[in-house]
This record gives sequence, structure tokens and C-alpha cells, in this order.
Amino acid sequence: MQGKLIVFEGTEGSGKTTQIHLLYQWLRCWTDRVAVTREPGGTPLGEKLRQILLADSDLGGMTELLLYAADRYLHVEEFIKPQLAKGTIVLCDRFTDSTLAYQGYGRGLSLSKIEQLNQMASFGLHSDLTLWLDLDVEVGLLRTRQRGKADRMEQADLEFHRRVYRGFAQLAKEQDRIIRVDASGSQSQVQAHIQTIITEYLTKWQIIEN
Ligand code: Z5A
Repeated sequence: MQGKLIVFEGTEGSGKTTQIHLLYQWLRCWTDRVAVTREPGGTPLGEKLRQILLADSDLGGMTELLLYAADRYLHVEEFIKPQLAKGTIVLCDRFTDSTLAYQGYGRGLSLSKIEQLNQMASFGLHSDLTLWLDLDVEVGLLRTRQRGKADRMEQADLEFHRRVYRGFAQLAKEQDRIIRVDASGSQSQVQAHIQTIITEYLTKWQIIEN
């Protein structure tokens, strides 16, 4: 059986990493065919690209876009596709919609060019389900600041983050595979909502029975 690609998207501090790990533990109660990964990253070279992307504030927009694409190409070819072929449920922290939201809506690069590049870099692979963790931008940034994290994206201005947020909102409107999750509640409230959605999808995909 082919696996499933479940992606978590959202603005900074929306709780993706926290929720992916809670979901992983929950899924592991009934299957060991589940894996967690992330973009940028997910492969040894991808982790090096991640360090460059998150640390270097002098990258031009196009260079940044192409590095995200290179990271994705490697990630899909070396990790995601082989895992899906083994029947694994792959939980991925960010994927193609992040490029549209950050480089497209956020930085103003052409959405149609990004779509073409996404298509090439992902070998045409789309998520089976994307959960958009919808959280007020300022609340998310406050959460990441409280944690003491400040990388190049988080130093960018608030308006940039608002444009990224509007990008995710627009993509969720356009694409049925993107489901909005209210991320403003407690970690356990958000996780309960996510587990309800995942149960529905796993049943629909006939991975679990009613
Ligand atoms: N990027 C891009 O521009 N283009 C692309 O194509 C791709 C990515 C793929 C990845 O950095 C960066 O790459 C990202 C977009 C860009 N921009 N930035 N910066 P990252 O992986 O380091 O950043 P992130 O994806 O935004 O992760 P994050 O900042 O760690 O946020 P998160 O994973 O969504 O949240 P979290 O780590 O689970 O939680 C954040 C804090 O809030 C933490 O202290 C938690 O304990 C706390 N938290 C979590 N949930 C709650 C609730 N429910 N209530 C209260 N507090 C909570």
C-alpha cells in the first residue's frame, strides 16, 4: 500500500512542530509505519541548506527560492518518495505551500513561477492532506520570542508575516486538500482537533476501519 503525505503549514510559532510530535506519538500507538520530517532539511545535505537559509540574511529572493527548491528535490527523491513507497505515513513540517506563502505572497516573487518550480522540485507530488495551523501572526511571533528564537525570517517586519498569513489563508480557500485548524487553543485542544481530522482521513483512505 502506498503511504500518505500529511503536511503541517502555518506562520511562525503556530505550533506545527509541537503538534507533529504529539500526532506522531498517537499514531505510533497503532502503527510503526510513520515518520516525521521537515523542510528545509530532512536529508543530510538538506540540513546544511537549512543552516544557510535560516542564518544568511544576504540571500537574494531568487537565490533563496532556488535553495528551497534544491532542498525539496533532494528531500522528495531521497526520503519522501521511498517512505511513501514503503507505505509510511509521512508527517512533514512545511512543504510546497510554504514556498508559495513565504517567497510568493511574502517576498512578492511570481506565484506561477513558484508553482512551476514546486512541480519540478517535488516531482509533481502533492500532499494527501495539509493542516494549516491558523494562528494570529503576533501571537505566534510572541511564542517564538518567548522561546528565545530569532532567525532571519523572524526579524523581518510584521507586514511580511501578515502577507505570509494571507497567503496561507488564500491557499486554504483555493485547495480542498488544505484543512484549517484553529491553533489558538491549548496544545491538547489543538491536538484533539487534529486527531479528529486524521481519524476521518485514515478511515476515508481505508487505513483504519470504522
Ligand atoms: N520557509 C520558506 O521561506 N520557504 C519554504 O519553502 C520553506 C520554508 C519550506 C523554517 O524555519 C523557515 O523556513 C520558516 C519558513 C521558511 N520561517 N521562519 N522562521 P523553522 O522550521 O525554524 O520555523 P518554523 O517552521 O516557523 O517553526 P517554529 O518557529 O519552530 O514554529 P512551529 O513549529 O510552528 O511552532 P512550535 O515550535 O511547535 O511552537 C512554538 C512555541 O510555542 C514553542 O515554545 C511551543 O512550546 C509553544 N507552543 C506550541 N503550541 C502552543 C500552544 N497551543 N499554546 C501556547 N504555546 C504553544
